[in-house]
Amino acid sequence: MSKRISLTRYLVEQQRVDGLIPGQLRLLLEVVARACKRISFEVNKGALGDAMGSAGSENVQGEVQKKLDIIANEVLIEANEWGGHLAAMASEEMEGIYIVPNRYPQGEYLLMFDPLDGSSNIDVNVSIGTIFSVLEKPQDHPGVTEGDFLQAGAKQVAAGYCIFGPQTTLVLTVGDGVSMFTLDREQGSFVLTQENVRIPEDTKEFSINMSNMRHWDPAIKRYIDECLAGEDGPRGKNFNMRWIASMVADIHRILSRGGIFMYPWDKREPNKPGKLRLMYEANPMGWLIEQAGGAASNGKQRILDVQPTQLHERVSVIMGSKNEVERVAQYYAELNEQPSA
Ligand code: P6P
Repeated sequence: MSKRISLTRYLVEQQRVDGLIPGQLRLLLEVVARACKRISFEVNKGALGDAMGSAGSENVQGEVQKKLDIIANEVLIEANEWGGHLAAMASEEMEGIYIVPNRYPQGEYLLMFDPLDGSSNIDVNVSIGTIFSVLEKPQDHPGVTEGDFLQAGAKQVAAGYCIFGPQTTLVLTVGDGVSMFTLDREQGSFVLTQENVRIPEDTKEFSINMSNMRHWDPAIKRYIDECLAGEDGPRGKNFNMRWIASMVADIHRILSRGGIFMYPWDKREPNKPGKLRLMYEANPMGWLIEQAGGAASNGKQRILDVQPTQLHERVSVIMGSKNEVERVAQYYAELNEQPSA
């Protein structure tokens, strides 16, 4: 087997050979990777650790926090606050931004994360993960505010996730394609296991929570009905369905073999654009999907072009195999049905 290269060497080469990432961004990504490794060890303890079950509190989203949600959030904060590469952080688990304390040097990057996405799956041993997104802090003013985070996803300089499943795998883009790094537990380091990840433009596999069918937009209902009609229907082929209810796991499958992932607006909460969060779920995942040749839409526009107005805002999500995402967007246009704003 050819000698595998470590995440560290890969990032040094991206910095030195390709000049793609500045030193401070390389440092940031290595720190995030080490934090993900630490979270993986906590997750893998399962019932042998004391981190299972609910923390008895709710996060800013009003969702019950698992103990591991809080642990993962603390691991990411503690790992990143002292290195001098960040100005501030934002997390699904924190209402406001976390400004790097004055006792540490302030850096030029902003880090956002969902520290443990899919955490409702922890107690049933289903894959979960950490999602992260990196922006540059605007340099036109001193200090850092929440408003500095409100940048469209197209402004990201790095994005990725770490999936804690049968393997622990870090998936990363810095704008030059998507690479995957598997945790070698014997060495305790991430090693490159796949480069230039590509998503097929067509698929036979859709991913959506079917229990919400009666609440969907007509455009989504039309798309799924046609998939269910199979080879005798307008699509002329049979489809399969997967729904893990862990975005990291569903997106990892799509990056690995194609498919379309949808969590669209529905009329259960018509004033909310969707369930998933724009800044630290849809934007990082959308950039990864695009960098792998897929597409990411909210039904009416490219997700990465959505201009955020709130740190924790939600968005309708349709992403994956390019031709399928474009078909759904076409159905929205044709039915003149725009997802709720
Ligand atoms: P539902 C997990 O709670 C999450 O935020 C995503 O990871 C996942 O795709 C979605 O919610 C699952 O939602 O409504 O099917 O439980």
